[in-house]
Amino acid sequence: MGCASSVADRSQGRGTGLNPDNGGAVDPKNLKVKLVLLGDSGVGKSCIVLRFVRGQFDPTSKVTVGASFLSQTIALQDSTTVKFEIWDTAGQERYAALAPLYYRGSAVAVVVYDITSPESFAKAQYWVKELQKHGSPDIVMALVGNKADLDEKREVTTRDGIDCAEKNGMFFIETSAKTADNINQLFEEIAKRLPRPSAA
Ligand SMILES: Nc1nc2c(ncn2[C@@H]2O[C@H](COP(=O)(O)OP(=O)(O)OP(=O)(O)O)[C@@H](O)[C@H]2O)c(=O)[nH]1
Ligand SMILES: [Mg+2]
Repeated sequence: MGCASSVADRSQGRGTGLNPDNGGAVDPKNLKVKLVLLGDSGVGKSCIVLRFVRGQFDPTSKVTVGASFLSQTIALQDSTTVKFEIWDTAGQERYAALAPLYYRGSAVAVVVYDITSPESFAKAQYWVKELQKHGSPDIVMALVGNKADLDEKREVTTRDGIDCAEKNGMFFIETSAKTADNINQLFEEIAKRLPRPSAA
């Protein structure tokens, strides 16, 4: 599946959504970032968050209503800590109008699709365009192909995911919330890509 979109000019600077509520005095060793998950209903956004925050998988996960909030802190090798304040949005179409409330002011957007669903890949590309039009200019964006454990049912190739991500200046990874494959790596790679404020 093709993926045509241009790379927005993403200047490296203090991203909106990075340590937003401490009066602008950003502590470079203890980052706090607002992260939003976007994507079609059923792709596994809530399961990715549950796996990352609680180390669990829920095969009977219910659709999200509106949005839900969770936070998790990770430590990087250079002793920096990153606290992710995660807004897990509802993918059902009826909630689409709420999404800007969550992605505006986010430092990070994680756009998720299901590798067994070309429709969800098309929807992911819609969200990427939305973010390019209306998100922070220096937002860090990740494209995530989830349900990688269902490789026998795969309908979106890894190459398609990589191409789409490259065209849009995004980080790409395939994950499985079910097996936990690449879930921690997703958040660690995002943390490494955050614009680092220099010490005052
Ligand atoms: N096999 C497999 N199933 C998964 C995976 N992640 C999620 N699921 C299943 O996919 C279904 C939907 O997962 P959710 O996390 O609730 O989906 P969502 O993207 O949050 O959906 P909305 O809240 O409606 O936007 C559930 O039945 C999950 O158990 C995965 O990595 N592998
Ligand atoms: Mg959900």
